[in-house]
Amino acid sequence: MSLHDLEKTFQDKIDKEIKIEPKDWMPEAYRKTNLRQISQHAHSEIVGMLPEGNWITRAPTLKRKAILIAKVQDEAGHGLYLYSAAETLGTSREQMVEDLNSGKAKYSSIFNYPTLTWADMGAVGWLVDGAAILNQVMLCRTSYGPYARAMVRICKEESFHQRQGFETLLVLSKGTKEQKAMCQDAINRWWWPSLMMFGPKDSESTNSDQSIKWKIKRKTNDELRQQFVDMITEQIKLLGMTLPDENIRWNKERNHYDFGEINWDEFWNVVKGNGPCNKQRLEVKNKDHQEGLWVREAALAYAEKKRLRVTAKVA
Ligand code: BYC
Repeated sequence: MSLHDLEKTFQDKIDKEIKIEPKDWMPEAYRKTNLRQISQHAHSEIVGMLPEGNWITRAPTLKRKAILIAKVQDEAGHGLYLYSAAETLGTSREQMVEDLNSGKAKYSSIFNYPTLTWADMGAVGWLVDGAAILNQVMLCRTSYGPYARAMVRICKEESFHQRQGFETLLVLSKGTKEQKAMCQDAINRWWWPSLMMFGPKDSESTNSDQSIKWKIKRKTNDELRQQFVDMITEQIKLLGMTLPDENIRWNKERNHYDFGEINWDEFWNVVKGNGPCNKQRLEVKNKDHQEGLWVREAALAYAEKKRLRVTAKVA
């Protein structure tokens, strides 16, 4: 088959909603785009453990601590499913981790902001997981089979994460004057960075057009961002809090909420490695990787011992 025919058959499959599987023929650019997005996504889950892990030792009650540990552990699991999905595209987990630790690979801008108070655990759950889930529900129908299947499982856990974040803020919003202020402050600090999670506006998004044609993405960055604004502007009424944007108002013609302009200089600055915590996140990841070396070596030695025992038995 000529390259042209292969490409046509591939696009026909996508148009008919048939999943692309690891051993199927695919254009090199499709493989690369998926690898880029899935590995960035995996890194986000893993780096995303750090801002929340920061509060495990300081959670206000035993129950809150148990919930937070479980949530952070879930994020580790998500990272692992996603690294496995990315490996089906012909790279190794070692390579992906090396790219993360060297600063070559990207991860979501959101995890370069600090978690300053307990209310941030609520805001991260409600806003950050809330933004992630809108994106991820769409990705359950992405065209690459291993990515889509990983997302189905991840989404089930993320929807619980979002509810626990909202409940954490709900309790604070009904608390003392100080707790209410802490809740509002966390919302104020996490709102704009959460909007940035959806990526640059469509006119600046270099990958969107092709990714939509290949059904890797089903909605554009701006469509998902608008869906998020509409959802949160309604939910915040239950908290009795406000969003830090005086331009939010219902637009009857569009049937959506209008909202203010995102600070795109801040966004690109964080993406390029100059956000409040970029340096700190990479330092911690590199230190952890170094300190975990003996665990990886022990696991490999154990696997080798087991393999030799099986080989000896067979012989
Ligand atoms: N941060 O052409 P565009 C979680 C980059 S974690 C950094 O629109 P695309 C959780 C983009 O990579 C879940 N970089 O790109 C965990 C591209 O650069 P390259 C996180 C960003 O790929 C713990 C360039 O900008 N979710 O749930 O079509 C606790 C141009 O952008 C960002 C995911 O990772 C950003 N925000 O669309 C709590 C979802 N935005 O690669 C919660 C998976 C854009 O060409 N990823 N860039 O050098 C995606 O869906 C897509 O990659 C994006 C961007 C929507 C993010």
